[in-house]
Amino acid sequence: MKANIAQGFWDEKIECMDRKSMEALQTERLRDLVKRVYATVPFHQRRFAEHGVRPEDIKSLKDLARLPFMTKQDLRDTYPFGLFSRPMDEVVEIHSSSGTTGKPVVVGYTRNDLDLWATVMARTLRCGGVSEKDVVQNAYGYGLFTGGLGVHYGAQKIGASVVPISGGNSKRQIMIMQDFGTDALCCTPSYSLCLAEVAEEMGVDLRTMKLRVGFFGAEPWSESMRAEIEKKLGILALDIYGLTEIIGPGVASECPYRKGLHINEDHFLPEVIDSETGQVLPYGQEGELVITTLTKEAFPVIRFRTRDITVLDPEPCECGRTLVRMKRVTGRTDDMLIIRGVNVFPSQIEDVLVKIEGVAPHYLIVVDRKGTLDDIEIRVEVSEGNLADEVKKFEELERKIKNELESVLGISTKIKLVEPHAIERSMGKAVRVQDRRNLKED
Ligand code: DLL
Repeated sequence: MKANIAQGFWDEKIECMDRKSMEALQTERLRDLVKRVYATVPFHQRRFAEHGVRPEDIKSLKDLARLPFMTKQDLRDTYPFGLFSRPMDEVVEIHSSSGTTGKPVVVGYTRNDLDLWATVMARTLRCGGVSEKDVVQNAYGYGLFTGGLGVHYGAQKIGASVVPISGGNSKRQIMIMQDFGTDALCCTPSYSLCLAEVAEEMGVDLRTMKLRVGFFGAEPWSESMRAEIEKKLGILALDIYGLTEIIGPGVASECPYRKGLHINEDHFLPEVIDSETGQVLPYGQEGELVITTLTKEAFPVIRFRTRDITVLDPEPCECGRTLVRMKRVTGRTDDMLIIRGVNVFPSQIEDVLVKIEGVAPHYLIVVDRKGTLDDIEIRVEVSEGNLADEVKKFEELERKIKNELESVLGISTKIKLVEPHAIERSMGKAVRVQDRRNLKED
């Protein structure tokens, strides 16, 4: 960690509000929300009726559990604008997330929604000490993806100087970082490592630059990957979380204490459920995160199932924030690989790999089915300085990776070491898994 990041709040009153006042605020907003969506969206009228619940039945936060869940499928079924709660003449921006199959998810924002987005992103960036004096290099993709514009609005709200460079063109990113004196970098964690690699090739030492903080999210990453990023870039690396269906980035973010992500729960009401039974779980238990947007106008959602796995913690943080915290997302209920009956999260594999000397944090997990047996091959790049010609050394390295993975995952894997840069780099979310088994449709 380079600098001592100044503590700061964007909305201190809200971010440090006592639980009772927060719950009162949430209750009031929830009651208003159910009335609004019931009055304007036929989908919700139908769903409420199917579940035998009326807007006036929702009196307290406990009543939330009476409402039906929403899933990505509901969004696809109502493609493109079927869940919009405001007429199109009030919708000033539309985003969409690409689906791997079927229709994409489409979301809309009114002017107030954009202002809300800017506010929650200002809170996010302020969590890492960003002020109007800073240059924010925004290497999240601009366009239909919410990363680019979300960060952009937040940085501008703070009054920082935002550089809307978007993803890609890595050499130019490094040059700009140097010449503009970038203070904060925003991109996916995997792209930050790609930038570190390019800087190294250019003979540039990122650690000597002004850069002091990074806001990384949009894909799962591990503690060890954080250590790697902090070492290579010489910065404080913070985790930021969000999803298109809720607003984009801005749902939750870490402060420098890094003991969980503070959820902006005055706008995004979180629950954790057992993904099998749908039962709400108490604080402290791991399950699927479900979110209700309390204040969004154009595209409100009720009890949206994120498929992301986390744990909620209501204890106040050392930073002074009282907003409920979520543990970093380590996987999704639907990206979990089941290999020969064993649950495997790509993040577990990453965790093992980044700790091993001699390999770079670039890998691809290829899952296939030979006959009836699942086969998992992990392609890992050897690190640049490790181009020894001794076959024996590589065999040893392969064996080491295999053994360590086996002890963590409980299954045996095939390891294939590949040359530096052999694994395709991504400017956005890294593609870590190739599942060739065709076990599921998205
Ligand atoms: O990825 C929004 C975003 C942009 C978040 C920039 C943070 C920074 P989607 O493309 O809709 O939206 O993807 C959302 O990505 O359900 C998680 O599975 C995953 N995800 C997002 N942030 C994190 C994170 C954006 N910090 C999906 N850690 C979510 C782990 C994350 N997974």
